[in-house]
Amino acid sequence: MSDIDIISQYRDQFVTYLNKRNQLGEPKNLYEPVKYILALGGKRMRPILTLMTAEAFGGKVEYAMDAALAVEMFHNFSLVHDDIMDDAPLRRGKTTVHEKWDVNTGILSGDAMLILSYQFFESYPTETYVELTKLFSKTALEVCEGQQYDVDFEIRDDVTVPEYLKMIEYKTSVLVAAAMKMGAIVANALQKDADAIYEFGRNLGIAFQLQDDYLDAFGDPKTFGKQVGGDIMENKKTYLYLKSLEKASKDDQEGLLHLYSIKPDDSTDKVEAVKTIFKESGAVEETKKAIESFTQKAFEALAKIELPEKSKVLLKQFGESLMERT
Ligand code: DMA
Ligand code: MG
Ligand code: MG
Ligand code: MG
Repeated sequence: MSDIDIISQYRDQFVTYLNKRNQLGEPKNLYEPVKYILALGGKRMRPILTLMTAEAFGGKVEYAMDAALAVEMFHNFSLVHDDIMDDAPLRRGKTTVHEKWDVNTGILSGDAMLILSYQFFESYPTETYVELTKLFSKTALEVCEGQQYDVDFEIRDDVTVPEYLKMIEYKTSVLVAAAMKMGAIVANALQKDADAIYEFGRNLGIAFQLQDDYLDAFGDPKTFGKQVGGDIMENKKTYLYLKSLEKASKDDQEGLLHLYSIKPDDSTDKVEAVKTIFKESGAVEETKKAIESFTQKAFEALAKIELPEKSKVLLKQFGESLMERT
């Protein structure tokens, strides 16, 4: 069986379990959006990482399922709230929750998912429960802080690269890292190994968000599932933007600052003008280099962990498949 077949088995097992557990009761307006967003799919990257990590450390996939579900539920909560914050019309190729229902429904069903995510830990023995809950709380607060940086940066024009990297580490990569550490925790891995896998996930998560930002501008609208150009419309301070300000001609730098000082909702002209500057400044190459560099850091971290060679190959393969998205 190829590595890709094995990875899709994790996904299939997870989705079967999710569908079994995704039978929520009344009130309809709270739970329909939860079922809706969970059923839309997505890559299921975070729960797969939990399951793969648990198995890599000698645990059972079935036993790790509730931890994986907690991670996926939390991720979907953060997406529903994120789409409100980012004024996003599309998610996974479908209408976002707040557009399909309304903002109140988006906030409340998101809250419900956050609470539900914690409840999945209740199936574990007390010691594991406490450890998972502590890690999750720390992660949840960091995601919240990262998301706050993200909106704060929209109206700042002096954001630095280290600030940007911290922002994406918090809003995105800590959850990827925690997803993996949770797999290690339920498999009773040694503390040092759980920390080591966290470091792999942290770097992979940073590479992943750098790529997410790249695709937001340059992804194929037919397959992207989100509105291409949304970050530019919202004046998001991405690596593409920061590197353009550093490397573009004086005229283009001024042009970019001007374009980012306005906030038209549906101006494709703005998106195209900004993308041209991103391309001509060399920022696209810089972003690709940064993605590559964090991916390599992740793989170096993985190589140092004491794990069966087969598990390392599989995790690396999965990491690579995530970075191959166009
Ligand atoms: C998302 O960053 C971060 C969280 C915590 C959901 P983003 O807005 O770039 O994500 P997306 O591109 O999926 O909307
Ligand atoms: Mg968003
Ligand atoms: Mg966002
Ligand atoms: Mg994005």
